Amino acid sequence: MMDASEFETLLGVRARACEAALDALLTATPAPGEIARPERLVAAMRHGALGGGKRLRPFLTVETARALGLEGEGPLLAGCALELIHCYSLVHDDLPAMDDDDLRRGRPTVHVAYDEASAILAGDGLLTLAFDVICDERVSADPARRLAAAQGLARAAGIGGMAGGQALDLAAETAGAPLSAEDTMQMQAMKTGALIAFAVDQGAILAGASDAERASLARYGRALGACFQIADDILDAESDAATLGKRAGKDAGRNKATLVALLGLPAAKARREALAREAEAALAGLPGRDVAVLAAAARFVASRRN
Ligand code: GRG
Repeated sequence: MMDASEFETLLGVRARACEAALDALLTATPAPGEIARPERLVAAMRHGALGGGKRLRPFLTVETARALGLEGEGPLLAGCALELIHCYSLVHDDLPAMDDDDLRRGRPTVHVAYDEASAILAGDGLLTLAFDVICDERVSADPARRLAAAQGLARAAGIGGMAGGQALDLAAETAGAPLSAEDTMQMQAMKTGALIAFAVDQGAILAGASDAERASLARYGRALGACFQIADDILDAESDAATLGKRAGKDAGRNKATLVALLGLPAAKARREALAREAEAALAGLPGRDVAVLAAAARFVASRRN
């Protein structure tokens, strides 16, 4: 079993590798077929994507692939594609038309450091770059695996995944009646859960997992995503901006649909623990694989402080 401090050390090691890979991708040098990369746009994209973040999603891709016997730069690069989507979603979510935040990862948000149009374009640039990266031959020598990863990425991020979940969340804010617990769980499974579940699934895709392994990992990823979101809602209710690197207490202030509001804190915490246990239990479906890091990731997600 991997303890919490070993896990956090490994998370830090992987985060640094991810940061270096993202840094190399976000350059001012045009790629073949491009005309030029405007300096201010590149700078705004770098502000949104570099210098912070746990890099949990790339970590999950890399560690799922490793558990299935695949090492090397492919999973890291695929994880970076997913991280670029995650960073775009944060840049756009922070805009005045959405969550209207001025602080992210302990720094001013992109529209504050630059301007609103630049933040919209930086998000567009990050989203688009993600699909350039996932198509890169270095992701996998097998084009079928690259294609499956690209389609999975689109579906996790798009109308039936993150963007759709964000739309449901925003609609609920302005609707007269609050969402039910069931609708809240579906909205969250789309808004946050889809990218986390896909982080795991793309590791399985790239490593050529069997159908049975992929199904167990899908159960793990879904429980992990739900656990992550409820932990985020509990942190919003209980923590402070200095610890989080973003504003706290925002959900209660704007009647956000969260399970903390619906169930109350003690029941929300019990659900967080149950989801972490469910994620760990799903790993029993991978006999003969070293799943210690993935199990530790489930415990980390339930106990994280930022
Ligand atoms: C704008 C299409 C679009 C979608 C936005 C993900 C999202 C949808 C909004 C973010 C709002 C939010 C705070 C959601 C809670 C879960 C979450 C994504 C938290 C931030 O993720 P972490 O903790 O962040 O992995 P770091 O900074 O570590 O990368």
